[in-house]
Amino acid sequence: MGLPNVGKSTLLNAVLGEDLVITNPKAQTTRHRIKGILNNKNSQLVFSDTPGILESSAYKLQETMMGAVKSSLEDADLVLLVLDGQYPKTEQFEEQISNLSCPVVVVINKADLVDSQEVLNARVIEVKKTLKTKHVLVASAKEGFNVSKIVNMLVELSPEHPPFYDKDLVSDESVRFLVSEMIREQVLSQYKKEIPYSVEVSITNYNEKKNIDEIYATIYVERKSQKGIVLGRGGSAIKNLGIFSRKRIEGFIKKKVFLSLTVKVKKDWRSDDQQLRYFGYLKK
Ligand SMILES: Nc1nc2c(ncn2[C@@H]2O[C@H](COP(=O)(O)OP(=O)(O)OP(=O)(O)O)[C@@H](O)[C@H]2O)c(=O)[nH]1
Ligand SMILES: [Mg+2]
Repeated sequence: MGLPNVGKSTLLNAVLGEDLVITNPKAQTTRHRIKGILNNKNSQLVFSDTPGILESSAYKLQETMMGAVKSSLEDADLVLLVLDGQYPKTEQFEEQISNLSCPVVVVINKADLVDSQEVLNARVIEVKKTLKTKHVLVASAKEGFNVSKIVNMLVELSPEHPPFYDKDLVSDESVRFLVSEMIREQVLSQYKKEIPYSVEVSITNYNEKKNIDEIYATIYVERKSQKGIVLGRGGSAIKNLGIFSRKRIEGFIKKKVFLSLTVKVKKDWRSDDQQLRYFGYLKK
């Protein structure tokens, strides 16, 4: 867990050695609890990537995101708190962490953006003191620095238990869901202002063929004016979105992809229970 944008999803991908979950410089990239499974010879770690913690929710969607954080914490044998090494704010976690009965590992991430080793060392001492844990590591998820150290520490602190999942599984999420996320990741990268936050992606059809996967996806926006922006002049923006999304998906599933995108309006879906249920944010 951690604040938005500190690098939780990047760290999960670094740990797994593949780009399973989506990452982006914009905050509130992750919207669901997404499990990533790391299988080593003598261990299995099941990570829950979670949305960044928000202090207040302007939309019902954000309330469901905070629900995902809460349920992950309730299930956890260990909590991995990620801080941004540039501004490692701990105040709001102090009470929450003192109430946890499981071990807490703190990662001071983005170490590559902090010039001085002394500053980093001082931050480790400070975090150990304020959060009352001795398990504090400095890392860079982006550059892979100390990632294996984090894994070793987590294995060390984990309870013994038979594996929960098959040892060849990297996630329990469906490929359909992961692919819809990858399209949303490209929306985050390519559009500005409110568009990335107003978009949801749903896979309408996924046909697995021998040499190619045919994927039909619908991009939902909240208002008609946003549809025009997503399409772009003469359809140029959505054409680009299609090209980048297809490349991202092909890189993940290691297979050729045919991708067709359609844009639809679902008015104010972020505030609507029925729509949130339809998109899988609320239990049926
Ligand atoms: N320089 C640097 N950038 C990083 C590092 N880790 C993550 N980032 C960048 O920080 C941004 C946010 O990363 P995410 O992994 O999406 O952050 P998150 O905590 O999952 O964010 P939310 O899902 O929005 O809560 C991305 O642009 C990453 O490339 C790091 O160690 N060093
Ligand atoms: Mg994330």
